[in-house]
Amino acid sequence: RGVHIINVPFGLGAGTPGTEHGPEAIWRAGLEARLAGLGLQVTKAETVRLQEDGAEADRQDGPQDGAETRARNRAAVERLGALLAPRVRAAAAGGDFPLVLGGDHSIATGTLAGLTAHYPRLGVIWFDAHSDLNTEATTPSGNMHGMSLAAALGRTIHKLTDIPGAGPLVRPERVVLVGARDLDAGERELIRREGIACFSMHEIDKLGIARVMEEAVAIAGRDADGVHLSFDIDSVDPREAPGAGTPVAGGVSYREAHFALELLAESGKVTSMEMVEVNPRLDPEGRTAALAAELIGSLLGERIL
Ligand code: DIR
Ligand code: MN
Ligand code: MN
Ligand code: MN
Repeated sequence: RGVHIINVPFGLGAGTPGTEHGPEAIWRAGLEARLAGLGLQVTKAETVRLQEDGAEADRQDGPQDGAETRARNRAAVERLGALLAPRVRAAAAGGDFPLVLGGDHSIATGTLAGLTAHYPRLGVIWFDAHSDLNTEATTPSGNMHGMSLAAALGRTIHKLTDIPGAGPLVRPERVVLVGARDLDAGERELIRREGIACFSMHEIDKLGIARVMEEAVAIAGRDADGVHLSFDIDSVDPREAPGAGTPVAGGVSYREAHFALELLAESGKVTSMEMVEVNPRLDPEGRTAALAAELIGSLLGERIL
């Protein structure tokens, strides 16, 4: 079985520019050799991007767009989602493992629209310091990377099912948050109201990452036809992952991150992955991209012994 990689050099959903350089940095960190070492072939690699000038115009038009909906660069995020979803759907349908390389986390709505078209009962494990459950009404920043999971659940004005060819909305009972430590008031409220499973850093400290991942797989996999791992690199402690635009202290350690993904690999349940928010501009040494490439290796079966 091969890996189908979709590069998404897109950063207009984040407040800090730079995540558009994420995919090239992860490749440069030796991704392909790492996969080859696992006996995995990259059967296809493609890039989904907006027209250069359109993207620039959107960055400048942000405030006006935001004045209307409080979501900055909404038109660009929507266009990107519409381009990405059919590629992800085709990747899933093709039988190889879909691996999406971001880009900021706003791309997840497009990824999930494509995945739910193939797996209508998709479970989602959302590894993140944040929950990305803000709506146009609750966002403190207007940055759409903080809204993509809410969009996948249908809580925002522009939602997953507005993307052409999308499958059904993601169901809150099959969503699991792991690593959260910076939630906004509206996000906490949505988590409570919808009963979304949240293993924050508190639960990870208390239960240990092994038990958390066991429960996460059980919840995301309940009645599911596929399980997607959406991995925001800011879930990892900023000491290990300095190249993230919204770093939050007190994240999962280097080993906890690897161990979590090794356990997911052992479970055999994960059917797709995206790696997002790697910002090479904030990390000239490339440590964050190197970690991202390593973690992808762990999820795809790399073992110590
Ligand atoms: C914050 C930050 N909750 C917001 N979100 C981030 O702007 O909505 N998500 N950074 O990854
Ligand atoms: Mn995120
Ligand atoms: Mn985050
Ligand atoms: Mn915050």
